[in-house]
Amino acid sequence: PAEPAGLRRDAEEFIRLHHHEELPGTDPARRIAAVRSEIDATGTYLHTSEELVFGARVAWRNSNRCIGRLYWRSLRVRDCRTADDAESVARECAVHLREATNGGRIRPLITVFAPDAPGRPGPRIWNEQLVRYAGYFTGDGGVIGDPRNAGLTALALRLGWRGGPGTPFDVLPLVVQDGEGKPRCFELPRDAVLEVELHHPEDTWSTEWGLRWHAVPAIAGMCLEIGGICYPASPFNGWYMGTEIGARNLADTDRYDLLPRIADRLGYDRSSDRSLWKDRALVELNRAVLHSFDRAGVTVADHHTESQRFLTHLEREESRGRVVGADWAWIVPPISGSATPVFHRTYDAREWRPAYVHHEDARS
Ligand code: HEM
Ligand code: NRG
Repeated sequence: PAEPAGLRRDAEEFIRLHHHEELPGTDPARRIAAVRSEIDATGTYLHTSEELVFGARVAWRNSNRCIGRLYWRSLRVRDCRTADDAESVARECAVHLREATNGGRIRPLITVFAPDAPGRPGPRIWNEQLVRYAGYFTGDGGVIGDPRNAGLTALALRLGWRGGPGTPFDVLPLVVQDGEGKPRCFELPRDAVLEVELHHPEDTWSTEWGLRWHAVPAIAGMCLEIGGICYPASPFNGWYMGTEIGARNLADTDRYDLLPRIADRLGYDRSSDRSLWKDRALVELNRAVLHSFDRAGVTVADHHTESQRFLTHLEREESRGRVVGADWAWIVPPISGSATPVFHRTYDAREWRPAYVHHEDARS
């Protein structure tokens, strides 16, 4: 947490913002004085539920890398600030996933666990997301599963996880650390994790290869920072944009690296980059992702629609007199960038608080 002087300043700035946007015409002075004396007495202060909800929503609004911000006001907030032990955190993460998944009609949701306090760090979730696939080192330098999670997989095994069946899509346990202790593993209940089997609309390769992906992207490895207070465990989710899966997770050479396999199967000429075999394979893989989520009744955005929505968001925010910060390199989709309207302009890169921030990585 911030030093008392910094904390007082950040807290006051946040209280002013909250009053300005949610309680216009009211005087923040009284709340600011109360927060000040609480900080002087305890070294920290407690957000009201209204402040917590507002802070979590505005932190989303301030996420410069996120194209999905049009619906920032609809974020639902689960207040689990009294949960600070690893078991409760793991249990509530499963509840989060069930409520967020909502049978496929995915709802943007955040669960907020105990904050860092002086001499008493809050709990932390070591997984980058609540649902991640294991990556097992094979010994010959290869990996079965998702190479991105190979480090966490090895850590979980060291902590006593017995490992999954060894498929490319084994769901990892949660690795949760209380304030004090060393991290522990908790298997997610099967019914908390919805997955979508991938089927191409016209072809059978993705079915034959058993491709699948999880329905909900729930980032667990970022800290929610509101008014100088850090909530180190505050998993949040929206829904997927198809390209995240079809143009990155399953396609990147350091992830599942499926493009060469798809190209060979479809008879594309891999002897020259100029046959555009990678581009053609990317399109077919992304068609399979969108088709499969639609067929399974699971919310997913396509990059054209989500780009359009983002421009609506910019317009709407600007008409309210607010600056929208954005990071072009993250906003523009990883395929067909120039075919989306977000490509053809520049953005203000300034950063604002409240915010979701990456932890300095404590992974061993
Ligand atoms: C990043 C889409 C909801 C916060 C992103 C990215 C996409 C995206 C495509 C870039 C990811 C990447 O390239 O790896 C969406 C969509 C949503 C949604 C379609 C549907 C509602 C949310 C919600 C929050 C959020 C609910 C927080 C409450 C963020 C943050 C990042 C991000 C903090 C940056 C992550 C990082 O630095 O690794 N989002 N998002 N998003 N989004 Fe969203
Ligand atoms: N690219 C990552 C997920 C990052 C966040 N994306 C979202 N967030 N859609 C992946 O797993 O592919 N969200 O909160 O909806």
